[in-house]
Parts: sequence; C-alpha cells; structure tokens
Amino acid sequence: MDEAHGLTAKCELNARLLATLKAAGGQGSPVGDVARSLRLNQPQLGREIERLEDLGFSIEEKDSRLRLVAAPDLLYPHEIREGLGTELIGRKVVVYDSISSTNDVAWELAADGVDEGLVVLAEEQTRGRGRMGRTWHSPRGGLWMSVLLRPDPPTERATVLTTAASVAVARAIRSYPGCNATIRWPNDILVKGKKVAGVLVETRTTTSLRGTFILGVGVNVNCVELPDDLRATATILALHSKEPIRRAELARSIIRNFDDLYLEILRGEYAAIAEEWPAMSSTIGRRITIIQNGRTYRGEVVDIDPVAGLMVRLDRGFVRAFKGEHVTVVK
Ligand code: BT5
Repeated sequence: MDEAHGLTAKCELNARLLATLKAAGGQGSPVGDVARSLRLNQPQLGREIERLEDLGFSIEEKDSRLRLVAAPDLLYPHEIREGLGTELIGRKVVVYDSISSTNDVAWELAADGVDEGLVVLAEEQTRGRGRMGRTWHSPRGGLWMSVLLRPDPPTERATVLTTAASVAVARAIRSYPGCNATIRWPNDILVKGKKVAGVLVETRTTTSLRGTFILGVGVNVNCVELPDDLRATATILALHSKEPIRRAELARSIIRNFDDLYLEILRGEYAAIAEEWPAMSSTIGRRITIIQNGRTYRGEVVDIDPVAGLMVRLDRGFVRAFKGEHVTVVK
C-alpha cells in the first residue's frame, strides 16, 4: 500500500538505505557497514545509491564513507510513517505525483474498503476543491492531504472533525518560528491575517459509505506563486517561517496532532479542542456576517463550541449556534 513516485517497487530497500544514512548523520557510515547491514554487495549498493540520486537525494562517498548530503523536499510514505507512533491516523500512507484531488482518491479507496486512518497525499492536484464547489489552488510545493475516517462510535458531526483538524493544523504550523497561526471559523488557518491552509470534511450519502468522512487538508507551504486573484487573501508558510519547512515533517506533525484529538472525540471528550480552539481563534469577539441557506445573519461571536459550532449574539438579541459546513462568512 505504500506507494510513491518512483519509489513504489523499491520502497523497502530505499527506505532502509535512507534510514541507515540518516542515522549515520553528518559523519556518514563506512560503505562496507552499509552494504552488510542491507545484505547487498557493493555493485548492488551502488545501484541503490544511483536510484536515490535519480530521485533527487545527494549522497557523498568520501574516504570509504557514505554520507547523505541533501534530501529533496518530496513526500515519501516511509518518511512520513517513520516513528510516527500514532494509533489510528497514518497506519497507511499513499503518495501520488499528480492527481485530481486527494479527496477523490481517498473516496475511491474508502469504497474499496480500505481501513480508517489511511492518508493520501499528492505533490499536486489538478482539481483540488474547497467547500461548496469552490476551487482549491494546489500547485507543487504545497501539502495536499486527505484522511479516511470511519468514527466508531459513529458521529453525524462533521463540525467537530473540522474543528479538530483546524486545531491540529494550527498547532503544527505554530511549531515553526514566525508562523503564529490563528483559526478563522469554520475552516481557515491564517498567518498574519492571510489564509495559509484550509480544511474540508466531506460525507457521502451512498449507503455503503454512510458514516465515512474524508478529511482534506491543504497547506500552502513552499508553493512558488499564488495566482493574482488569491494574492490579497492568501499566503504561503515559507514567507513567514524562520526555518525551511520539510513538508513530510509538517504532514507528520498534523497527523500526530489530529490522531490525539480524534481519539479524544471517539472517547466523547472535547476538552483539548474546547480549550485550544477558542484560544487560537481570530473570530471570538468579532462582529460577523454569516450567510446560511440564503439568509443573512449579523452579530457578535461570543463563543465557539466544538460540537454546536459558532455561538453568535445576533443583533436581534438572542444567541444562535451556527455549524460550519454550509455557511459563508462575510468580512
Ligand atoms: C477550504 O475551502 O478552505 C478547504 C480547502 C481544502 C483543500 C484540501 S487539499 C487536500 C484535499 N483535496 C481537495 O481537493 N481539497 C482538500 P473554502 O473554505 O471553500 O475555501 C476555498 C476558497 O479559498 C477559494 O474560493 C479561494 O478563494 C481560496 N483559495 C483557493 N485556493 C487557495 C489556496 N491555495 N490558498 C489560500 N486560499 C485559497
């Protein structure tokens, strides 16, 4: 099930060679030791090194030692799963080069009966989507990822999954110095007031897929260019982070954070989400205009409840809860 780029067939060996070189660190490892530990003769080892170099890795051989000098910022399943330590999310990871949408592929695999926790990533999406039929710009350099969820006990509540995912993404982004992410309800993650990531939770009505959710997360990490129509509202992490961001690391961090929060949801606990979400929110205390089913509501946001949604004191006087899935927030 682990698949990625050219690594598909050779994944196992490449992964072990990479792990060996990484473990050796800056001083490298004697060629003979590497060959022995992988049970390869020297010509076979040479071929494996060439394959890694073809994929963009830079490996130096000096004084009979092998040293990993540079690794490309490409996504590999083994790199994401290495020492992940999660209970549910990321038990399986697949990476594609270019596909329509990671959500599409996740739905296909869900229909094939693949287990909960599957993570689908793509280097680029040709038809990435947002909520309500909107387009999600997904060039190379971003993190485009979907997670297959079959909550047990079942939940009807996409809202709480959106909330948990937003907290997971914001937490992960905040771990990079300079990236003080905030959450704009219901599903936007902002840095310095501009959208850097979005969350999309989808359900389907087909009987066999009832109770299945696909969580999609898109983060502008190192995307080179944003189209003109997004420049005013969107940004990329690389512009803010004081250190380079490896997308595999960011993916691992999001997966870990989400696994924690998701397990809490399955236990019926919302303490972490209830505490962190409002703390990271850029929405509380703000005046807001919400359009839901064609009706416009105006008021002030007084609270965010992980299950009920956004609590708004309407100008008409009473507090009303809004769930996030089908609303548009007008600034
Ligand atoms: C979202 O929708 O913010 C959810 C985005 C989810 C994307 C992920 S990527 C992996 C998975 N596979 C998919 O096909 N989708 C998910 P929404 O709140 O509806 O926001 C969409 C709006 O954000 C668009 O109408 C644009 O205005 C803006 N937008 C589009 N691409 C953007 C980008 N890369 N960065 C920031 N804003 C963007």
